[in-house]
Amino acid sequence: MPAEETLILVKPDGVARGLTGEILRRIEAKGYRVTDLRMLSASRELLAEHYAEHEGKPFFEPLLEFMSSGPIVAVRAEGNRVIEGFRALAGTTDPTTAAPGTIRGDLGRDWGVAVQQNLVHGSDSTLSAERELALWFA
Ligand code: RTP
Ligand code: MG
Repeated sequence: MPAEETLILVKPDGVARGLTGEILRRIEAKGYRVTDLRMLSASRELLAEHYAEHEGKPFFEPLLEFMSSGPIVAVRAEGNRVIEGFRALAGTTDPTTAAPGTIRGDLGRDWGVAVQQNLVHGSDSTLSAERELALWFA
């Protein structure tokens, strides 16, 4: 059976805070394999496509602005159940209440800004992973 793949993003806050290495370390320490990686400043078009499911929500514009605020590191990772596994490593969306031991719980906090700055993104299903990997590793 071919290993499952996911798209992970180190968001601009993670890159700016110098946490890229720590986040990659956690992915690899868990036993997932990084098979591709790139740093880029994402265009508005790419971000709008990536977050299409959130279009129309109050946090959509602040989210695109935040995701445009600096470089992002996009990671292709693989392993059995890596989609679910990375979401567990990342922790829940709100970094204030994300469980300690997770990336967001250990390293994230509320900065009192318009949108949750929570360090990472991970695809949430095999369908999203396929769609998002095609976008970020075109
Ligand atoms: P992601 O898609 O980035 O992996 O995060 P997620 O599944 O945990 O969260 P989702 O509901 O998909 O929301 C996408 C991103 O939008 C920002 N957000 N801020 N009320 C808020 O301030 C708020 N709600 C969502 C976060 O950056 C979240 O990760
Ligand atoms: Mg999401």
